Amino acid sequence: MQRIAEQFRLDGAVRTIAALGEGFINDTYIVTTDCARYVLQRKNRRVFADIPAMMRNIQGVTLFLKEKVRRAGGDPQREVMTVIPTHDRTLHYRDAEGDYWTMSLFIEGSVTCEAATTPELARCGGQGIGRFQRLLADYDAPLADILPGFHNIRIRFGQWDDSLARDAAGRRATVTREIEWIESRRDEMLRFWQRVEEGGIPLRVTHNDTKINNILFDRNGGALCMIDLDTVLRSPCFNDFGDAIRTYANRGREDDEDLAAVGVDMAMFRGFAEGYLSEARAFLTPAESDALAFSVRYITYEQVLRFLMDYLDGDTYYKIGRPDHNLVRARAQHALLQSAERNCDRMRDTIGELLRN
Ligand code: GN1
Ligand code: MG
Repeated sequence: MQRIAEQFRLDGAVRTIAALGEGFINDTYIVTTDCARYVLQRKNRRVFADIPAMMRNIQGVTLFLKEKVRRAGGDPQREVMTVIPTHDRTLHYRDAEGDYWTMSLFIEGSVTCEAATTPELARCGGQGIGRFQRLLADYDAPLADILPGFHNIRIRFGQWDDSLARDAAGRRATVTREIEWIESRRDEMLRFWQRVEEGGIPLRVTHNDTKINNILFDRNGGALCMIDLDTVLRSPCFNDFGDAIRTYANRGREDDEDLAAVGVDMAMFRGFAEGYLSEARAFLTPAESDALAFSVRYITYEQVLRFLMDYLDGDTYYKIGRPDHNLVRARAQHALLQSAERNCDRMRDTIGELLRN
C-alpha cells in the first residue's frame, strides 16, 4: 500500500498507513507523511462503473467550490475537499489488479460524528448541506451521471423486481413480511417521484449521500466540509434533505436491533431543517419546499428497499459486519419509516413555520 500511496503527489515521505472511517462502499485509509496527512481510498469497482468520470465530477465541483469559498474570504483548503493527483497528473491510480485508488488531503482539526448529539449540531449539519447546494446552484458544467437512477424509485423497482425474481441467495421465502413493507407502499412512492418526472421539481447539483458521517465538523461543531463526493449528481434537492434526516434525527442507530429505540426525534429534525433552510430558502421553489417533509419517507423507504434487496442478493453491495446485517438494517430503517409516517404532518408544519419566519 505504501507503493500505491507513493504514486500520488504527496508532500514528504510516507510514514504510516492506517484504516479510517465507517463507509459501506469504499476502503479508506489515512496516510501520514513527514509533512501532512492524506486520505487514500480504494474505490469500489462493483458500485462505480466509471471511476475516472466520477473523479472528473469531483474535481470539477471541488475546484468550483474552492473558488467560491476563496471569493467569500474562507479557507478553500479546509472548507472544500482537495483531490491529490498522481505524479502524472491523473486523478486516480490503477494498480496491477485493476483497482482504482484516489487520494485527498486530510483536513486537520476536523471531526466526524456517527449521530447528532444536540439540535445545535444538527442545525450546523443542515446548514453545511444547504450551503453546499447553494454554492453549487449555478454550477453548469457537465456532470457525468455515474450512478443512473441512484435515487429514482422507478429504477429501484426495476432492480427490486429482478432481485425478487432471481432470489440469488434463496432468502426470499424468509422475508415475506419485509417484502410486503415494500409492496404496500409502491404506489405512493411512485406518485411522489412523478413530481420529478413531470418536471415539477428541478434537478440540481446535490450530494446524494448526506448521512452525518459524510460531513466534517470543526472542533466547535460548526460544519466545515462535505466529504464522500462520489455521489455528486444532478438530482432533486429533497434527496439530500431526506437522506440526512435518516441519521441526524434518528433516535436509534441505522442498524439498531432495538426497534423501540428507533424513531424521528423532532427536536433534531427541527434543528436540521432550520440550518438547511437558512441556506436553501434562497433558491428552493415552493414545489421543492413542499416535497421536503415527504422526502424523509421517500429516502428512508428507498433505504429499506436497498438493504433488503442486498440481503436478497446475498450481500453483494454493502459491507456487512454480520451475516444478517442487511436484514437488521432494513428492519431498523423500516421502524424509522413508520415513525416518519406518524410524524409527517409535524415535519411539514415545522418546515412551514421555519419558512414563514
Ligand atoms: C453508502 O459510502 P457510504 O457508507 O457513505 C451508500 C449510500 C447509503 C449508505 C447507507 C454509493 O454510503 O447510498 O445511503 O451507504 N453509498 C452508495 O448507510 O451506495
Ligand atoms: Mg461515507
